[in-house]
Amino acid sequence: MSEDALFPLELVQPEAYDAEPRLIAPGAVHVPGWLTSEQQRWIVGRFGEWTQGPVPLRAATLPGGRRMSVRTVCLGWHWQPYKYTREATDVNGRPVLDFPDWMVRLGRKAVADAYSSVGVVDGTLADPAEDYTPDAALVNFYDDGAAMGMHQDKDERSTAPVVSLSIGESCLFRFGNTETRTKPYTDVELRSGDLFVFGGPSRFAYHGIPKVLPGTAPTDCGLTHGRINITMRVTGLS
Ligand code: MD3
Ligand code: FE
Repeated sequence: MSEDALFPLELVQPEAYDAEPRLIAPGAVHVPGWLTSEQQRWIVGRFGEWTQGPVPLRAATLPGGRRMSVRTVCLGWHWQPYKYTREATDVNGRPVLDFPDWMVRLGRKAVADAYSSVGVVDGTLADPAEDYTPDAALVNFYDDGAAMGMHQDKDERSTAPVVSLSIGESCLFRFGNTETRTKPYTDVELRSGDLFVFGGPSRFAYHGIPKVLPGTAPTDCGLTHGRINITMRVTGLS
């Protein structure tokens, strides 16, 4: 047998096996490889700027006193358990960074691309004629051992979709149901460059990140270790 008959193709291009946009649940669309590596590197550059302040990357403290293992910097509105504020009153009292216009445009393209890719046409936006206009982003950084427990995102006063972008190491994403934080789940591996949009009936589903897969960051994504996740939201606040 020639040696190349044994060549492990899946190690060269694993995404080729699962590269199609996929409806995971009603309103929940996974678009693998949506960001180019150049876009990923550019966003990693912006992340470096956001973490310079005025509010540093911080692990939020939950009401019981436990600290999250994920560290977050926010844009537009500062999130703290469990509310949005304009100043980081749980960190250093400083004002949150502006929500950038480029991210509004990216969010609109994300929702349009995700829903058109799987033929979703229903009312996942409050008013489909109205543009998606996110006004807050939580930018999460996962380093070694960081994880996020099953939770719902319900501090927003809007039912508009959440847009999620992943850069860096792959992770296991657990998408649950709206009723309980337990089964049934759908587990999905999220990789660098992936887009996920959660709207309609999926908007208030429980979800979490059981683990990040160390050493899986692509060499060209701009991060050598760890994982960045950006979630854009419409707060419904003013
Ligand atoms: C489904 N972040 O910031 S992104 C979060 O990878 C959060 O950092 C995870 O959960 C992360 O709140 C998961 C996927 C995600 C984000 C928000 C959602 C899924 C969602 C809101 C509603 C439903
Ligand atoms: Fe969440």
